[in-house]
Amino acid sequence: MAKYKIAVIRGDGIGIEVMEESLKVLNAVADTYAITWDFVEFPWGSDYYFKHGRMMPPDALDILAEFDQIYLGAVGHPDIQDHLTLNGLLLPIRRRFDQYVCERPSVLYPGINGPLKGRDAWDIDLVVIRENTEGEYANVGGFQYQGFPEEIGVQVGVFTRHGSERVITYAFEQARARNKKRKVTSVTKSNAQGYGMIVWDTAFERVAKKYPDIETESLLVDAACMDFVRRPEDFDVVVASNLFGDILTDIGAIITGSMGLAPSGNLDPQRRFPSMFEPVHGSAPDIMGQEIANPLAAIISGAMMLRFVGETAAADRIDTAVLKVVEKGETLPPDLGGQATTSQVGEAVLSALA
Ligand code: GGG
Repeated sequence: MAKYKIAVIRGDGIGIEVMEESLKVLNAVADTYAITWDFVEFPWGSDYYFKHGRMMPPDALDILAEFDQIYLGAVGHPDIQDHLTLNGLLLPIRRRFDQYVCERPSVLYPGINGPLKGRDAWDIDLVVIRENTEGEYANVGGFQYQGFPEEIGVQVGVFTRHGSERVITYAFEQARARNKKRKVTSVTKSNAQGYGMIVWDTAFERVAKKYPDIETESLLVDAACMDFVRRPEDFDVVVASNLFGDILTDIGAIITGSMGLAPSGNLDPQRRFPSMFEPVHGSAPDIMGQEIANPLAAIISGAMMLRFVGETAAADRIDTAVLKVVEKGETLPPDLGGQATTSQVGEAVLSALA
């Protein structure tokens, strides 16, 4: 019997609703695969902020360090500036636990009518490996003359040889492990950002030499955005900086149907610290409380967590159940063209598991 101690942070908005369903799904596979879940819930996020003036307590990271993994819903509230919610919860967790890889697959499932005509199921099957602890989200910078007409904000992009090489290496390893197109595309804007992103580009060239069996491609981010729409079937593994990875994965999500299907793992591949699994989508306050949020991204993120801890059979079982629900098309949420409620979609996945 394997036992996993999981910190659950439902967070805000639809994060709370989708996590309800995904926890049911994780519980449903427990007995069959001899898994004991020790889920510990933390009520951190915007409600906590309204009461305490911060997104989580001062010792939150020390508390989380005791867990095997972290399972997150979403963060964000219309009455709190987004930089406070992100820098108060999501980004410090990624940095403290050196979750330097953010892995985000985009797959065109059967039954999904994506916005790109003429593509069949599985024609799009790519994964973005997003650098997750430095780059544009390193939180280095400051204000000068704040509140005055001369106000200056400096935001530094941090690109280290160590940080670039390790995430690029992970991307090449993924290309080998996936064994699909065996190709890695690196995305930067080094024609305009001629310092940090040159560190990235040269790291890419150095790492690529160790993987002669893997095809390589380098794109500027503007061209990459265009090509995600124009020729998505050509991509396999895409490795990008923190900001560019964040943007590209929203495009990847929408060309494969919806943000509601996009899972994400913030990984410490060396397994020194807990990794964190979350749907790519945010808290979506415009639809919260309406019972229409799609729980599938959170559910697939749960499957990613299972796969990461080595519970491959249980992960496959959940992925297959989600596929069945999507392919059947009878119980789809509004973002996928159906009318099912959040809990009905969760129930459909539970039935498909059985
Ligand atoms: N599911 C987590 C969440 O709330 N994501 C919203 C968001 O803005 N994330 C920014 C990021 O992934 O860096």
